[in-house]
Amino acid sequence: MAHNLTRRQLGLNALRAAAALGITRIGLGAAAAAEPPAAPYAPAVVVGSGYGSAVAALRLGQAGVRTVVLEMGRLWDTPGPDGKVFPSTSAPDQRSMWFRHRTEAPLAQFLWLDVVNRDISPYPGVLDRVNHGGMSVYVGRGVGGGSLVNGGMAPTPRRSYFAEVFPGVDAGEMYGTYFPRARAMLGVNDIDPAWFESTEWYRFARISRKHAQNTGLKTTFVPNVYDFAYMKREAAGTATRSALAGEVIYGNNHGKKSVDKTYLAAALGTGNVTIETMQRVVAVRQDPAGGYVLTVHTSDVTGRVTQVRELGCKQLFLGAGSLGTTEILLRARETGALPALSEKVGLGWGPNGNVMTARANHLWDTVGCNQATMPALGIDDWDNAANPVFAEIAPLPMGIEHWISMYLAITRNPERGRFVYDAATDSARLDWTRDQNAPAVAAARNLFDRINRRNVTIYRYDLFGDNKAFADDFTYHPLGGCVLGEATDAYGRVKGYQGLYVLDGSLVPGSLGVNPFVTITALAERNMERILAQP
Ligand code: FAE
Repeated sequence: MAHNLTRRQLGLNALRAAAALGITRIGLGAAAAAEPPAAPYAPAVVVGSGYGSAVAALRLGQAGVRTVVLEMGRLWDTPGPDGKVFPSTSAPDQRSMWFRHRTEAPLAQFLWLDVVNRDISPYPGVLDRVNHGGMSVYVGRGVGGGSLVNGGMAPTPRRSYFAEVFPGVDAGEMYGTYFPRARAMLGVNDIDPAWFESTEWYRFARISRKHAQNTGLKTTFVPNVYDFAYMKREAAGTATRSALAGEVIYGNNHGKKSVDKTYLAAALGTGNVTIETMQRVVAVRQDPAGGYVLTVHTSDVTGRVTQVRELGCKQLFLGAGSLGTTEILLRARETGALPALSEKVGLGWGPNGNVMTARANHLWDTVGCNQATMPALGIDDWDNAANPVFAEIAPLPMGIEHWISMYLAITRNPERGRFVYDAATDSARLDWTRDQNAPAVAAARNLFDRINRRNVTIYRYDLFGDNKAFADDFTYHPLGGCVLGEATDAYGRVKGYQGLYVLDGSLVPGSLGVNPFVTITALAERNMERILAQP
């Protein structure tokens, strides 16, 4: 354990040193900074640096395999002009979003007014919203991927639903070994219930719980990777505020255990792993001599491609997320670079049944001016066979009393989308129409109509644009595209090709019933163990 901590500390030091020097190659010691550009070959290359990639990097590094991680975003460890790494949610700037002229926050309005979004200058910011017509997908960009911008909620799926979603995976092994391993490495922790009951920062959640309980519904605490002990110190005024200062979707300056602080720091600590930033993998082909050759674009902060290079590898681990990984493989299949890829690549995509909604409370049911940004409680009606919903009670920290209860509902929407390769733009287009989210809206409406009826409350129509009570046009949980056991074998080994693996959210067939990163991490742990033993 002491050995591990020291190794992780070494990795963290490497990340800090790299940030201070403003370099794009991060490895152990000063040597990495001074090294010439990467050799055109590495035994293993990992694409992306989110959850799946971070697991791959650590386990490869520990196995002694020299590994290069390529991430299209930047390293988030250098303070900006305001002295902070990430901008505040209330005053977003160029760091907030990936090459935008204006922020695109999930909550577009307040009282129908466009008071939320701000003009910004284009820059490789931390949050991206990838717009695909009927569905927009929020993703994180930078070393750590989605872990930099997410709400940290870390539930483990209900075992029966996991077994239904992944009939080919041994649930006993997952729940006995890999979920506990992932939770421990990610730093999952629970809120102190006594503190939850007493603190003003979770009054908003207690009010929603009261209304759920009035309706005969169950609530449950949701674990998180935000350090709740740190949050208590924020509340006591002894630590710099982050979750209690409105920080979340544009990054947390403190308190959150994003994977750059856990898995990736430990991976760098092995001494075998190097992370390269602002590197976008645009193509992959087979090397006639064995292995793969990647085409990689290096960009500067204006988005200009400053270098196009090729990098060879024996083993290629794709962790670019549901959108990124699927696009890389679909493009490879459709352009003939990897023609033996399965017809299943591109299929089985879903938004995890995500729908957001909000209710207006009575004047006496105040939700409080002070709200922690990390959700800690959910309404668990998943056992309702006719209408399963897991609805997280989301904060809306505006620093004023607004009497709003917000929710992210995860529903069981059977609809699936598919990615289609568009040769004109050389990109993967998501084929998903707005009406495909109707089952998710119907499920959420069923639950919240009951809550509203019982508590004599109404929906808010001013928050999501177009006078709608349900936000059905975006997701935080893109899942699928290279489904486990379909486009890959039962362990993420891509069908048709040796030494090519998928390790991220694209393995999950569109629905999970809870927030996905613990499952993505645990599956990656399981798959990496097998891949290292039987490549
Ligand atoms: P991901 O974390 O998306 O990482 C992919 C990485 O690959 C990114 O860093 C990309 O920049 C990079 N990349 C993509 N394409 C390329 C390329 N061609 N070349 C090089 N690099 C590339 O993948 N989940 C939860 O479980 N709990 C939550 O509370 C939660 N809240 C969320 C809130 C927000 C605002 C968002 C956006 C997401 C949230 N999620 C949450 C979802 C979660 O972050 C997501 O499922 C995982 O991050 C997906 O992990 P992957 O490993 O699939």
